[in-house]
Amino acid sequence: MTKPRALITGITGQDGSYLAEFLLSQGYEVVGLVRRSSMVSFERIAHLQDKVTIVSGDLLDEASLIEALGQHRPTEVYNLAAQSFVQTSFGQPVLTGETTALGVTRLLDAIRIVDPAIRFYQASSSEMFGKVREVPQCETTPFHPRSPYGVAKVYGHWITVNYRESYNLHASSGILFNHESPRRGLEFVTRKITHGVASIYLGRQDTLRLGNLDSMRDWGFAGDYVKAMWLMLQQDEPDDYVVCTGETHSVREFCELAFGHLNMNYKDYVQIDKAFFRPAEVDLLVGDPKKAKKILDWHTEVSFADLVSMMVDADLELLQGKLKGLS
Ligand code: NAP
Ligand code: F7E
Repeated sequence: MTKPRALITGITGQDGSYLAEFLLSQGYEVVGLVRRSSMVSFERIAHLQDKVTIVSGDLLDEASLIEALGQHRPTEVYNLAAQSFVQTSFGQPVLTGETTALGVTRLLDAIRIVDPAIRFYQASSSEMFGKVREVPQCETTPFHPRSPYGVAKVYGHWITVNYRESYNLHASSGILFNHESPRRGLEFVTRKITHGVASIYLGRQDTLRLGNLDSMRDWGFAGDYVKAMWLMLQQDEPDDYVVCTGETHSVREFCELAFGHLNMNYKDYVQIDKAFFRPAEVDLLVGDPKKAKKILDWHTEVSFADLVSMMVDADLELLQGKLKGLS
């Protein structure tokens, strides 16, 4: 029997690396679409480099997407590539729209042209709920995005639904709430905190500057969430699913646990810096995972407290390794 073949855009990102590992463990051939840069950014997939095939392409360039699909003929495509940092989307709204919104159309159109039988996953986001209309948020909750990133994701979501309805594509959209890991980018608040905690503990930093400590998020572990992406594409019918833990915690609570893990009090180190506040904020996100649990039989394995400890421990190990390298 021939192996199923998946193409992942954004394979060098947090989710791309976990999804590649997961699909390889399921017997897939994995092809990763990577954009050209003057420095390779393969840190998160360095351990997979002899197991995955890399193809050059960019969500800004439809011809490169058509070429990649035609050359590798995947059975499934996971669109994880995006300008994914909300704060940056306020400073670079047009680039965010080109990549995170129109990039989805380019990829869907490439699929329609090359092979409409390809199953497609779109990485939608809880940021689409923004100024929330109900608590908790589910698949039928209306969208009210609060950032250019959220607006772009709403476009990406609806163009996925539109291609499903117009061209009968097996296209599903996962509305994922925040998911984190030791591979999270350093600019996102969870990793900024755990890296800061490890750095302060080792005496390399005195304070940690943060923005709104009262923001609430539904945080899960990225390794759990990539399984939901795959499960969506194994269903007979394409559909949209909210993927979340159903719990919400504040940034302050994250700080308490992260500093507490190394017996420190966050109040002694955290300073509020207005530079990290946003022009418009999403204050309270918490999802309802009922549909994903029922239809996909999906559930989380890592708790909030274990996620925080895992990330602090990983950053401590990382920084200790770097210090050893210097000595
Ligand atoms: P991430 O770590 O920021 O990774 C983004 C990926 O997109 C990187 O591999 C990046 O490549 C790639 N990329 C950016 N612009 C591109 C372009 N023009 N063409 C091709 N590739 C491009 O994001 P993540 O946390 O893994 O998230 C994965 C997806 O899920 C994103 O779409 C994000 O918006 C969405 N999402 C994430 C969360 C979350 O909590 N993590 C929640 C909901 C939705 P480089 O390495 O070259 O920069
Ligand atoms: O912010 C507050 C900030 O940047 C979380 C992306 O993966 O999840 C992510 O977007 C909260 C916000 O993630 C700092 O104001 C306080 O309320 O970690 P974040 P995000 O904006 O929720 C969604 C679901 C996605 O789809 C996105 O791609 O934390 N906050 N102080 C801070 N945030 C940051 N970054 N830095 C601070 O110093």
